[in-house]
Amino acid sequence: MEASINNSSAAIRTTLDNLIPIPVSVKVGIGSFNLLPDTHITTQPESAELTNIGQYLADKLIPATGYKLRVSPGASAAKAGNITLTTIGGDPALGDEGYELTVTTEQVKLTAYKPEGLFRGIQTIRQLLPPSIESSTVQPGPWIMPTCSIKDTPRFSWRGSMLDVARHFFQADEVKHYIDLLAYYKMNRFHMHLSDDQGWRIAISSWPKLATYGGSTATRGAAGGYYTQAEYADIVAYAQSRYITVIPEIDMPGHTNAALASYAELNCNEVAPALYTGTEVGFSTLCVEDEKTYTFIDDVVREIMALTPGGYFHIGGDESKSTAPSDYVRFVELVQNIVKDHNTQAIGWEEIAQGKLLPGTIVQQWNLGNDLAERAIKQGAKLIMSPASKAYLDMKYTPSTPLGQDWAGLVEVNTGYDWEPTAQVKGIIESDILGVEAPLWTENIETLGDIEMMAFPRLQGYAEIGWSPAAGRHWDEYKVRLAAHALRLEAMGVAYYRSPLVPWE
Ligand code: TNX
Repeated sequence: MEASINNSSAAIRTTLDNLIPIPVSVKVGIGSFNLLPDTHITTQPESAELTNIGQYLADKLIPATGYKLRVSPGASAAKAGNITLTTIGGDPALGDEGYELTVTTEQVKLTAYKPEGLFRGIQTIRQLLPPSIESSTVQPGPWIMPTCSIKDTPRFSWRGSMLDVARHFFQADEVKHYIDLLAYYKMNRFHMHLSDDQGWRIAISSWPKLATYGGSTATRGAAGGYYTQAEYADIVAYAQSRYITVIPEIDMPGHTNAALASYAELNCNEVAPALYTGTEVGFSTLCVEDEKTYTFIDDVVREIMALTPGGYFHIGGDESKSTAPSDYVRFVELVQNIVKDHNTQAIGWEEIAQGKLLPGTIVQQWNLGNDLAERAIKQGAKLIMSPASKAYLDMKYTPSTPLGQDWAGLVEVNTGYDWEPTAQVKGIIESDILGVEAPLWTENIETLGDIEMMAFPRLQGYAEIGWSPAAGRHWDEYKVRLAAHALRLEAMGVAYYRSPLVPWE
């Protein structure tokens, strides 16, 4: 079995050299493992959750191999050629997401302390196979993996991306496709920007016009749309099956024209404005002195959190330029309390640090050059790092990038990779930071292809910054690994920006 596959050992080895995010520890072996038509994926101990994880791996490997690849829950791994996924004997030091992977010529064994760790480790298994494993049609193979032993745990617990489905609406299937790509790079948070001036994207039973009227528009006359509660719950479940937590955001008190247009009583003058399809920011505000506003918010938080496990609700809070500063501060305090009453942790853009933060409130840093993130830490809050000049997926790569914006600068692939989360804000230390999130605002991002072109290949960099150790991180080393991922993206059918800075294969 081994003889036929050792001849291309250089090509086999490459997959081990090109992992993204780079693992904490990799030991190279001799020879390779050959995935065969009768390989079983065994899962231990027997449980529905582990069977699902085994089936996820099988589903990823079946299209390109054409093999039947049975999942055998609870079976012993004894048979040569098998892949075993197990939490038995998993080291607690691996935490929720860590894993140990041993590939020998005989078998593949993935061990984790938690099922989530198995799921992350499966992404490493996929990347150890040839790039054509990601194809949706049968490919020639052989399906070999380099022998190795890998031990891997994430640096940060929060690694994600935000998608703005408000400026432009994206169908549930498109959103799921994006979630799959996040999972492939071991991300674990998907933040949905569900409302903005241009559209309200989730059905709220107690305020139905939010979606049916407020969701009917999008930027510059593009088609509107919204997720029914069933569709949203399905997206959440899809993410959850990939161990990704959905963070729903309802942006307020600004960025609310779609809501204000839907219900006159949310406006201080009781007059509903027209629907809005432009791209200005900062002109809208909920009526923060009116009790009705807080009933509205309570209803929205209650309905959304009934559909969202995970325990986080993002209250927005950015660019509320039409809310009086003292009103804004009071609003932020009241809304944090509403969120807390639903047993949920509030998250807000950095502007909320102007107000008093409740214990547990998380602050999302985005605009370097102010003291808001510092003020947040001084109040004991943890930060999610999304510095626009490094991590905004809607920034152009170069002046000639057709899509996106440049207000925070150009973000070529090296700029997106070459930064350190702890070095962005004065006086912060590693434990002040939960992790990293790359937002994709969609004022001029209209299709799934647009999303892919802006997210890739920068997203891999944010995934690595979030997961891998900071020590030894160098663009010159990384760009070679990134180059090798072109074949994987192509096999997946992902449109990506072929940056001239990357030595593409
Ligand atoms: C700023 S970042 C915004 C968004 C825009 C984005 C465009 C933030 C919290 N607010 O409303 O879409 O810039 O890059």
